Amino acid sequence: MTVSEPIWWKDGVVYQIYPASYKDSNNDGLGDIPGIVSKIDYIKDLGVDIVWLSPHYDSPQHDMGYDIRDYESVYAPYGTVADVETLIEACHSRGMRLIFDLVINHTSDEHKWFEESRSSKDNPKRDWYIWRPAKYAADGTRMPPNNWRSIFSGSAWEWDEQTQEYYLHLFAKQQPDLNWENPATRRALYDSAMEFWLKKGVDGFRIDTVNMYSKGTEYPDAPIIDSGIYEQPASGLFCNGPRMHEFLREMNTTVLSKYDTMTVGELPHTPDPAHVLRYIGSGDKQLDMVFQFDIVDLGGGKTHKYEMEPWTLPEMKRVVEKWQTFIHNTDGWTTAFCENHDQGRSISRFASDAPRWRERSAKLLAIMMSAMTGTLFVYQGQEIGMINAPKDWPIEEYKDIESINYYNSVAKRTNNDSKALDRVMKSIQVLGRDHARLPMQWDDSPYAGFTSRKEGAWMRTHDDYPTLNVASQQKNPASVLNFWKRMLRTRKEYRELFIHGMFEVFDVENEHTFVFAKKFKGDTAVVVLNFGEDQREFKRPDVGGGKWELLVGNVEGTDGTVDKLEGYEGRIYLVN
Ligand code: TEU
Repeated sequence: MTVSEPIWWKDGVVYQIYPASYKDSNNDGLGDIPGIVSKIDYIKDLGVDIVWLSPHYDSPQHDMGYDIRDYESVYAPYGTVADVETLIEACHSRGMRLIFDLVINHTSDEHKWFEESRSSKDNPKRDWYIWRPAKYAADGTRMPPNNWRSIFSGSAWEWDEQTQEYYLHLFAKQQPDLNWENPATRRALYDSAMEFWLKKGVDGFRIDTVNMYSKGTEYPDAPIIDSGIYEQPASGLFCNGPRMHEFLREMNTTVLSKYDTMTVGELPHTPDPAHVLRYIGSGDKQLDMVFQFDIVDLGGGKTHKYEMEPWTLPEMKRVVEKWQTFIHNTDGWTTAFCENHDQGRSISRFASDAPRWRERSAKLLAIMMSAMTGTLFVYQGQEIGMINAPKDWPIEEYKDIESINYYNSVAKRTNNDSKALDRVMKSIQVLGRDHARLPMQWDDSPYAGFTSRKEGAWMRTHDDYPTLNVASQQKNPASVLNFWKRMLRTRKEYRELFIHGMFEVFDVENEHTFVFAKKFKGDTAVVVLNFGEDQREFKRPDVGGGKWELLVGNVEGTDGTVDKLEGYEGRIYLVN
């Protein structure tokens, strides 16, 4: 029984690195490229095949490098183009690949293209961005062209005094949206953002907000779902516009088809599997795979992410099932992830970060993720079970534009109402993007061995680093780190079942245990997970076959014969 030859981007494990927070080599408090190079053997040893580097480009850093000033140079505190070439070589010489973040929905407002565009209405690059005249209310008040809300709060339009028009920014006002309708803009992006690095040997891209390039040309108002405020969420109007698929086909024909690359596109606000399949079918080449966000959106609010709502285990099972099975009997491919740089840590969100449970929880989630079909993505620090920042950290410790802007907008809207602000703070403590951006915890020396700068890192180091760090886990055979390594080996050893198998969930409405099977031809594995502190029985599903053999578990000394799970216990059985 074999799956056709492994394809590197399907069978490979991807490890995401956030350069600001991985390793500081020159003691300025910020991570950098040489710091990553110094940890390359650690990464290889983990069982990683592909490294995904979050933006390393020159940037004024209003959104941690997702606001790019120059695609062809490196943010100076991170290093130089030569340092990045060294990183490419360090990965390649160890048999690993390296992919970059491709951020081409918008640039920084300091990009020279935008500086030209905003200089006058008749500048040849005026049309490279999205400019519109003001609207005027009956009383003469100047209004933006429509009511769209920026993903980072406030209007998605910014008034430009000099040329007396608004420009569109779906994210921060320092991130103007590019006009993809203009072929010259697209060509410039292909050359500057893509080919420049592909020629240097980079192996592909994680493509930021890949479904927002085509927004139509009408810009209608969004329906009102958040009453009492003018700006409204508008993702239904700016995602998956009419020319999206055409643009991605063009990107493939013009650029990607010349190289052996992988692409993984960020596909928010696209709930329909049939629609997602249009992006990833192998016949109509657009993207190799996408991130669909249902799993990490669990708990986010309807009017705004930071208006947190409770979620249930059956909901989680349904979204996992949906995105595990939507490729069955198609030629599409999927991804498996539960963390990235935009999310709270998975242990704190989906299991328990209480001292008694955090290690068990980390291993439970490692079991769940390693058994999933698709390309597996692990985010830095997930492999040692890093958790959210402590709850007593005040808002001043948080740095992210998304959290800060929303907190400030609620403060303004409610005149500093303490109840409203408490509610936002509680959401940020769980869902805030900063949790994933805390410095990597290497050892128990000051600032977790991330930096030797006297004043510490750019962002506060987690209070728990003296006990939760790489060095101590390397020494301990029972650590989360060694467990992850083992799980990644197991995933590869049984690649047909885990990477390529068919997923089937059982007992969906059970609120405590998550039981699913993976099947490939005649082989079956069953995964049983307890998502609570209390001991729970589970029912062995009828998957055919007779003998259940415990392959792996996160509670030492269990032989798997008793159908009861301890708190946060997880097991995988092979059924023959
Ligand atoms: O995120 C795109 C995106 O859709 C965000 O709304 C994401 O869902 C949000 O951060 C979750 O809270 C990408 C990057 O991953 C993010 O870091 C950038 O800030 C953003 O694009 C703008 O480039």
